[in-house]
Parts: sequence; C-alpha cells; structure tokens
Amino acid sequence: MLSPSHSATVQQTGCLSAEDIPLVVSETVSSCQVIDLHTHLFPPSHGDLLSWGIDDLLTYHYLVSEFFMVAPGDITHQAFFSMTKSEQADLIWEFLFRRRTPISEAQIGVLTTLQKLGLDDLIRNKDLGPIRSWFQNQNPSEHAENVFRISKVKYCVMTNIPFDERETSKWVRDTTSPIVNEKFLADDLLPQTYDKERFKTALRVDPLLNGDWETISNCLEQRGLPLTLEGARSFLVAWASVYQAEYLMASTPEIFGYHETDTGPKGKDKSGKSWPTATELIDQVMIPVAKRLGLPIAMKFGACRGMQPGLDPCGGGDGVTVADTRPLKKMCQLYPRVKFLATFLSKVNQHEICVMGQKFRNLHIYGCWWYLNNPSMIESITRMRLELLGTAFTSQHSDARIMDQLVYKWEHSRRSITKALVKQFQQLMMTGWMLTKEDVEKDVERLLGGAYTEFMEKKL
Ligand code: FIX
Ligand code: ZN
Repeated sequence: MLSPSHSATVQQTGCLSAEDIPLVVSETVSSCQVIDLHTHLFPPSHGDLLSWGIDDLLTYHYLVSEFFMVAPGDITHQAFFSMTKSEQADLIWEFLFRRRTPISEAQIGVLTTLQKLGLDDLIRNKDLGPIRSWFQNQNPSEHAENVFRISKVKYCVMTNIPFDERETSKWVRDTTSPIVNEKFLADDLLPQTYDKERFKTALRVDPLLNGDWETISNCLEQRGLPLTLEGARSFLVAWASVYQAEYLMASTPEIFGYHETDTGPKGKDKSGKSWPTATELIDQVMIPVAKRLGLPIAMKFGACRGMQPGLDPCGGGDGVTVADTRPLKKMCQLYPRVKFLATFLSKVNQHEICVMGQKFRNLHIYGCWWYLNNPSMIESITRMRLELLGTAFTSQHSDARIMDQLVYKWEHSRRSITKALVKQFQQLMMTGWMLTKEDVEKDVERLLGGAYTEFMEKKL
C-alpha cells in the first residue's frame, strides 16, 4: 500500500499510482511498435519464398506435429506429405479445430490471427471454405503491409541463407555467378524492389558451426573461389554486401563443440584430407568476417535436429535439448570486441544465460524461441530477465515463417510481457519510487526493440 503522502505526491507530479500501472503498462505494450529481430519471412517481391494465408498457417510445422498426435494411424507421414497443401490443411482443420477444442498455443494462434484480421464471423462458423476464399482475395503485398500494421511490427529481420539456391536465385543471376575480389559482378546482381524499411537482412552461416565443409566447399567451387578458409571468408564478405546484412547468424547443432569441447573434423575431402573443424571455421572465417564488417553474430542454441525424421518434410521433426553454454562463454571471452546475440531453446538454460548476460558486455540475450514461445514461459522468463537484467535485453522475436503469424505471435507475447512488467513495476513502486508514463514508455520500447538497437549501436 502507498502511504497518503506518496499518493499526494503522485497527484502533484503527474507520476503514476500503483493502481494506474496495469492499465498504463497494458496500453503501452499493446501500442508500441516492435522490432522483430529474427524471422523466416521474405518480402512479397521474392515470390514463392513468402508463405502466407490460411493453408500455410494450418500446415505450419507446429500444427503438423500436433495433428500427428491425434490422427488415425493409417494416415502415415508419407501419405500426408504426398497430399496437396490444401488437402493437408483440410485434415488439420478437421482433426484439430473441429473434432477437438483448439486449445494449444499454436491452435489458438491461428484463431487470434483470423480474429485480428477481422474474420470473427468466419471463425464462428468453423467453416474453412469462406476463410480460404477471404485469403484468396487478398493481394500479397497489400496483405503483408496490413499484417505489419495490425501486428505493429516496425520491421522484421529475415534469415538469408547464401548456401540455399532457392534463396540466392532471388539475389544474383545464376548459381555460378562468380565472386571476384570479394564481390559479385554488378551485372550479376538482381534488382531488389522490396521495402527495406520493413524487411532487413541477416547472413545465415550454419554450415560453419556444423563443421560442414562439404556444403561450404560446393558453394565456393560454384562461385569460382579457392576451397580454402580465405575462399570462405571472401564468400561471406560478398554475400554480406549483397544482403547488406545487419548481423551474421546461426543455429548451433545439437552437439556443438568449440575449442576444448570440439570433437574434431566432421569429414574428409575426396583426397582424404580432413575438413576444417568448427573451431577453425569460427575462429578463422566467421569471427574475422564479423570483425572486418563490424557485424554482430546472433546465435540460437538448443535445437535437436531431425529427432523425428518423418516430420522433416515440413521442418517439424526437431526437438529441444539442454545446450552446453561453454562455447558461447568461450567466444565472449576470446572476442570481447565482437558482439554476440544469443537465445536458448531449453527452459533449463534460461537462468544460466541470464547470468552470462550480466557478465559479458558483448552479449545480448533475446527472445523466447520456438518451444518457449508460449504465454506461461514468456511471462516467467521475462520476469526472471527483468529481475536479473533490468531492461537490457530483448524480450521477444517471433521466428515467424508465415507472414500472418506476426499477428498472433506478437499479440500473445505482448500479453505475457505486460503481465511480467506489471508485477515488476509494482515491486518497484512499493519502494516509493516515482514512475511516470514516459518512464514506462521508455522501458517498454527497450524490451520490444530499443535494447537491441542500443546493443547494436554501442561501441565496445
Ligand atoms: O533455426 C532456426 O532459425 C529455427 O527457428 C527454425 O529452424 C525452426 O524451424 C523454427 O521455425 C522455429 O520456430
Ligand atoms: Zn528461426
């Protein structure tokens, strides 16, 4: 309870009272524009790479996994993945939304998305046909802009993979367009017409952390580069410049070793020579490129790839594992002037990484990733981060693969972040600290993107 003298001060100064907090925080969080610092979205100008609409929402890998938990045994993975996307979506709708109550986070997410897009009447009838027709009548570019507006996402960062030909074909003319002096030839670059205020880029480098020299050397060969670490550096420098990347990024493999925990080369080339190790690829390729271009490195730890290979066609076979934090610790120690952004998939890792976040000035903790992107976990993890890190972290990223998912992922995250913040502000106010609406706005802005911008801009 506030003392009478505190309440009087509140009235005189325009500071907030404890009773004001829930409403002020909720309004501020729900109206704040966010920066979504990791997604798998693409601009409409990249055509078939952009996923959007009801069939993509329903066949998203979270829901495909949930479908197989309850689907009849005679619908095999193989039979399901040989169907068209609409047929798959029909089955998922029937089994998860009509025969059962759609109560899981991913299921409610589809409904929140439809509701926020204004389709309440169509939800009530539980009839997929009219919902499908509504999406078919949307223009992809206008729809994407509408989604940004409804979800109040200022911009999203894409994931751009220079090792993936489907993606590179949107940026350079040919799979064999050469890299000369760390650049593509101007004539080989495809014009980019997408809205650069809405879509930013990130250079994805997973094969380096996987020690996957086969993938890397195939790409070097195609671009006329020597199959050496220097060739690999030129490859990344050229692609960072094509994308104008904000940062380098990777998800680590399940067993990820670095220096003393590195288990050695992952293979040999045709002549029997061992591939470079992940440690060599990190220390001699990824770090030098990051240093030279002044780019941070974002990493995601704790995915266990291909746990259920039957679900791999939709990208849904991956599990979660408690990750070893030693590689990140080592990188932060070895390279104090390189900035690292990190997120961990397992709930078990969260406390440990919060403490690491306090100790390294070059480390920024971000988001509740994938299996943590559930309201109860977001609320508890955000509370722990507020308690240990103040507002020097980024509370969430969407990881959206389907454009429309921005709507629900941000709506649901905002609700959980509000709950965590209200509790923390109430603790603060019990001390008699005077808080203004402007203070709340600044703090919320930090958690939803401002802390990321501050970290990216700070000099080390
Ligand atoms: O590695 C990643 O960036 C992951 O986010 C994905 O691999 C994963 O499929 C996903 O979309 C999780 O939300
Ligand atoms: Zn991702």
